[in-house]
Amino acid sequence: MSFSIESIELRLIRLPLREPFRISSGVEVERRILLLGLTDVSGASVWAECVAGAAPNYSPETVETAWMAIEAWLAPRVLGREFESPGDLDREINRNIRGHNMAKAALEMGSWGLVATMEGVSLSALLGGTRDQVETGISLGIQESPELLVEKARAALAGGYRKIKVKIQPGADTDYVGAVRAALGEDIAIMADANSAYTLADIEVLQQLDRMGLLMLEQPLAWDDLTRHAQLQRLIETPICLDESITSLDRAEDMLSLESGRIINIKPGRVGGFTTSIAIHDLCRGAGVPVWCGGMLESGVGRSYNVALASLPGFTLPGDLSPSARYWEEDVVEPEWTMDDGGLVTVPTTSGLGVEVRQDRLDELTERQQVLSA
Ligand code: OSB
Ligand code: MG
Repeated sequence: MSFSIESIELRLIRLPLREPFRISSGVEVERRILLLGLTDVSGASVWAECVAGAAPNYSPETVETAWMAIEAWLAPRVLGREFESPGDLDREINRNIRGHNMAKAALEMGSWGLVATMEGVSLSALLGGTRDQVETGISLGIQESPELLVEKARAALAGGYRKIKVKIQPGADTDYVGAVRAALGEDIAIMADANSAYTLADIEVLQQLDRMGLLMLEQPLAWDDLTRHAQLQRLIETPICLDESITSLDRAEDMLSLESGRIINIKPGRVGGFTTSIAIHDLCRGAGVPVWCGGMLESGVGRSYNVALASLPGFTLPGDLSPSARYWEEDVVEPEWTMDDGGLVTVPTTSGLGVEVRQDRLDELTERQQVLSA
C-alpha cells in the first residue's frame, strides 16, 4: 500500500530505568529516547522509536545527532511525498546521505508501522513473521561483584529467561562469567558481551572465556572491526557474535567471507531499519548462520518493532526482548510487554504495533518536542 507522510512529530522523552545498566563503554541510569510520530495524509498515525543513546559510546549517533539528521536531511526527503512501500522510502533516505543509521531506521521502521496500521495487519505479518511467540534472553549489566551477578542470573533463570547474557569488561570477566557458570550449571545458555572492550593483546583472558562453554562471545573487539575478529575467531572455539560491527548488508557479507564471526545480533536501529534487517536475515538464513534480535533498552514502542522482527524464521536464538517490567516502573504502552514463565513473549496479531501508546505517559515524560510538516 502506498503512503504519504504529512507530518513527523519528534518527541524526546526521559524514561528512568529501574536500575542502572552498566556496560563496558558506559552506564545508563535514565534513558533519553527519541520517538517519532508519523501521520499519513489519510489521517492514520503511528509511533516509532530511535535507538540512539544519550552519548556516542555504542555507535557515533546520539539522540541529538538523530534529531538533527531527521530535521535537516531525512524529513525533507520524505514529507509530502508518495512512496509505494517502506522499501521505496528506504532507498530515498539512503541516496547520498551517509551514516545516521539509527535516525534513518526510526523513520523507515515507522513507515512499516504506518503501513501495517493502514492495512489493518500486524507488523509481524507485514514483515513476513512466522512465529506467534518469541524466545527471550536477559542482558545483565556489569555488577559490583560476581556474587551480585549470580543472584541476578539465578532470578532471571527462575523467571523463565532462556538465555543469560553477561556484560563483561577487563577486570570483570572470567571471575564473573565463571561464577555464573558454576552457579547455574553446564546446561544453561550463557553468553558474554564485551561491547568492544578487548584487543588481541587480551588473548589470554579471551581464551579463558573460551573454556567456559559459552553459547557465544559478543563483540569482543573494536566496534568497527572485522579483520581482527576473524583472527580471534581462528584462535577460539566459542562462536563470535557481532553486534556493533554489522552496520549494513555489506558488513554482514564481509563477516561471512572473512569468517569474523558465526552469529549476528540484528538490531534494526543499528543497520538502518527493517529493509536491511530482513536482507541480513535472508543472507544469514541462506548461509546457515543463526541470528537473534538485540535490544537497546527500548521503551514499549521499540519493543513492538523488535518483537515483530524476531518473529521471522531465521531468528533461531533468544533475543534481548525482556518484558517492560525488567526496565521500567511504568512503560509508555498499554498493555505493557510481558513474558510467560517459559521465557516466551507473544507476538501481537492485531493491527499495527499491537499495543497502544499512552499519550498521557508521553506528555508526562517529554523533554522536548517539535512537529515537522510538508
Ligand atoms: O550491546 O547489546 C548491547 C544496551 C545498550 C547498548 C548496547 C547493548 C545493550 C543491551 C541491552 O545489551 C539489551 C536489552 O535491551 O535488553
Ligand atoms: Mg551487544
